[in-house]
Amino acid sequence: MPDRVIAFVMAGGQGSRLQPLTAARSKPSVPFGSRYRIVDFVLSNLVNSQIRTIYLLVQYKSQSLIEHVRKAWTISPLLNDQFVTVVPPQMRAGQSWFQGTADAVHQNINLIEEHAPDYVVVFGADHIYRMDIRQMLDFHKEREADVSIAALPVPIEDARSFGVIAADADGRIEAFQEKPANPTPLADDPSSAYASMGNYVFSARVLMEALQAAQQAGETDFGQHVLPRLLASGHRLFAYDFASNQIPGIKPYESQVYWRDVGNIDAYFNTHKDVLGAEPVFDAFNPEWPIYSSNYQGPVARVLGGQLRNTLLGAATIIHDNSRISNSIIRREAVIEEDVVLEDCIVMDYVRVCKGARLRKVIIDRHNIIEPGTVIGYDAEADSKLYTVTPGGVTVVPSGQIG
Ligand code: ADQ
Repeated sequence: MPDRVIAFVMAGGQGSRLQPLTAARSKPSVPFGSRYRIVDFVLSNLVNSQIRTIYLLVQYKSQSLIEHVRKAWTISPLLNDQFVTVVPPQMRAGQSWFQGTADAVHQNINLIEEHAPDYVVVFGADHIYRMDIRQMLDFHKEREADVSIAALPVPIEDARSFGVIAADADGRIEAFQEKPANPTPLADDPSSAYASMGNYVFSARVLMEALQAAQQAGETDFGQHVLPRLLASGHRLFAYDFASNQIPGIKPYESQVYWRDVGNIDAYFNTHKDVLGAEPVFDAFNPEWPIYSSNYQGPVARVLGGQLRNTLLGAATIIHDNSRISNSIIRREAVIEEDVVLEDCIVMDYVRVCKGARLRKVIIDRHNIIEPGTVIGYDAEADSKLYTVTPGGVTVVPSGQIG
């Protein structure tokens, strides 16, 4: 009998540092690249890894995510153990919404009992990466681990926002600190710390016991409570080194260990540079490890004229004549009228940029009309009276109400 694996994807995060993109949607539902949502990356990784019993735990402003999953993630109506099911908080285990990641899984412990899996995969939904999760499961089994935590080095100055791990040469975790004020650097590289990616493989029995214990102790979070407690009680926790993960079809120019936490607008904007260029650091096109998204049935983009450089165009977008567009991503059903200049812009779905507008380093959220002659991105002080302008100089036009 092959091992039975089920997955919980934690998709309830608020993403407050991504405001205003998260004003009306959760972070996993934020659009990314030419046609994706952030959640599509973890879901594609699971499906490509043959893990197809997937519960997506949602909470904060979940309508947009629920719609997306309904349209994009029906795996097969014929195979009833292969699905992505959205699980909203139902107050199964008390009077409150999900209080934290561990509480969210605990409130759905009945699903683990129902499937009686050998292993439970608990992954975040906030990151852009490719990962073959079967390799992490193999690592977990070889080590006879109770819990495996995917990990990679991050710059020491960023480490305060992560769980920081100390592990021996075999990966056995010796110390774990959630978001430490003074992160311990790696022994052989003082400029980095070994960070948890927030992706866990649990042996099912250990997880169930740990969740019951956490619930009794009033503890709610994996990173803050459950993992440190398992470590303290002598369980076998291992760090799975993400650098060892191998994905088929990766091109020579891509980064082998690409993982980005698009935590704030500047990180989100900069991560988009990685999907542009002749040799993108993260190439969305990989038939051996596809990233799936909505099955949008509209036509291809239509370019009537103008100059386009290093730009991605979404389906059913129209570029009218005489515009100049560079280093930009334009998603589906956008209309770019005549004489528009776009430099380093992310134009989301259902946006019309009217004649003569000039935009630089601007993110335009969905459903917007940019009026004729509008200029954004050349005067941060003026722009900040109307829009969010980030420390990195990116202006965000929030989602509009049209269409
Ligand atoms: P954070 O990302 O700060 O740290 P958290 O805010 O708990 O932790 O989010 C983890 C995941 O769970 C995200 O995908 C989020 O969307 C989701 N989530 C949060 N609250 C939820 C809830 N109530 N219900 C459902 N889903 C919820 C975590 C780990 C760190 C690790 C980083 C890596 O705690 O140890 O280093 O992830 O980014």
